[in-house]
Amino acid sequence: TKTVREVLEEVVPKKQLQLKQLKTEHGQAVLGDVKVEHVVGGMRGLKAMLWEASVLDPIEGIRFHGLSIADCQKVLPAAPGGKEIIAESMLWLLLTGKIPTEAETRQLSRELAEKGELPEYIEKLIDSLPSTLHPMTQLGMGVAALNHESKFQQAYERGIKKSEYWTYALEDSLDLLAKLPALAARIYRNIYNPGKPLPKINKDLDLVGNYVNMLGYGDNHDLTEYLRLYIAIHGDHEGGNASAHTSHLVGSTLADPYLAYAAGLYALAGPLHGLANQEVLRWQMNMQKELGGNITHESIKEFLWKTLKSGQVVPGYGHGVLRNPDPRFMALQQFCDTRPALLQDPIVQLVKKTYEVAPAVLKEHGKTKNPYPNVDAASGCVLYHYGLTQFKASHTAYYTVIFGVSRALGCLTQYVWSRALGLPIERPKSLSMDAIEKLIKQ
Ligand code: FCX
Repeated sequence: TKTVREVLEEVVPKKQLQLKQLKTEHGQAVLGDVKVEHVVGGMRGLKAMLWEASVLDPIEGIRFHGLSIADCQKVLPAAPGGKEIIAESMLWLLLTGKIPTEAETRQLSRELAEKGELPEYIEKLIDSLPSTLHPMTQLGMGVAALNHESKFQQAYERGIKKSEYWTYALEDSLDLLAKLPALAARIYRNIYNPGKPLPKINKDLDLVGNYVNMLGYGDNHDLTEYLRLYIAIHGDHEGGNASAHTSHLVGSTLADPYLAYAAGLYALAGPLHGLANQEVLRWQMNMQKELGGNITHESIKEFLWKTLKSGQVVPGYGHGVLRNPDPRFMALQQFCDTRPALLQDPIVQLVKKTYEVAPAVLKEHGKTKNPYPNVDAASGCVLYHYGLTQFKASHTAYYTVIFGVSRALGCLTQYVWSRALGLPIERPKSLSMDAIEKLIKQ
């Protein structure tokens, strides 16, 4: 049984060589044109970033080191007594490109559990915040303040060699991942169940098992399994999305992993990104209320048109890259299909029925490049079913925090790789409109 460090020690030199060859042999190869529409259009489709752990195909969806979600479900170890992918086996795959054995997965779970308790000053910091402060603001503050512990930063100040950066980056990344559940659960406890005792971390449980336990739902096996799957498949979605790109940019300044990920969290907190699953739930509940007992495909269709005609987007549909139903949406739907209680839940049923109607309506509407559901179309309704109902008022909206626990898997993986590959500080060239016009005339 190897540790994740030992596997990385083997993989890093190979990837360093691959990059060296790419630079020397193909440094001038062209990957695409930069058009004005890229510069003024949010860089959509511009191939301009290196990101190792996953690549998003518009049709097939996400692949983690070449593996689809269905592949991962077959090969990645689950928790004892569980069936779903867990954060540790996904993290191992993202970091190393290899599939961990059961024993390696357990060993990583134990290491994270042993590092999982929060330092006292973080507990005090979080407890001192008003319960009306947005949970994502609190999460970002806690993550940033944990950089008091940063081994990377301490080593940098001592003056280590560039080739050693990644080893300290890895230690910080594992420390931070280990502490995220206790931090996220403390925020939940303080806002929704003030005064309720928080359980200690169980050294025999996986990361998400402990998270669910600290949230207060440890006896709900189905919710635990759902969150294992949820957190594994939200972990990485290539590099250009706002949270991943932000943490990558901040990390490129050699700010430590805590600061880099805190920055990424604040990008995740925006309504066009990580907040969309709450929007979906709110919209589907409004639909349910308005349509009452008589929900048919026809009445859903009318509701969809009403949303579109009022100038709003249909939440949970469309995507910047995807042009097919999101395989993460499909995986969450499959989870529902195997559980009768979920199949009977009115909101889960409504999400399914909406999916049967919405793509045709969005095609007819003709605006969105992708009329299919993204992951957010399905994720919130299952949380709601299991009792995690805190999504309504903005200051009590918790769902994005769960996303924030998950996305650390991908962002921190890339942080380690960016340091291992010695990637430089990001510094794209910007242009004013006058400068663009001048260039076009030349
Ligand atoms: N309903 C109605 N109109 C939509 C739409 C939808 N679901 N999705 C896109 N459109 C519209 C756009 O608003 C745009 O209109 P405009 O020309 O008047 O500005 C036009 O279609 C073309 O947009 P498109 O290129 O297809 O999409 P973008 O890459 O610009 O935007 C998002 C992608 C995801 C932001 C967009 O589809 C959207 O707003 N969807 C609803 C919100 C959502 O589900 N977000 C979650 C995304 C994701 F999963 C995540 O990051 O977490």
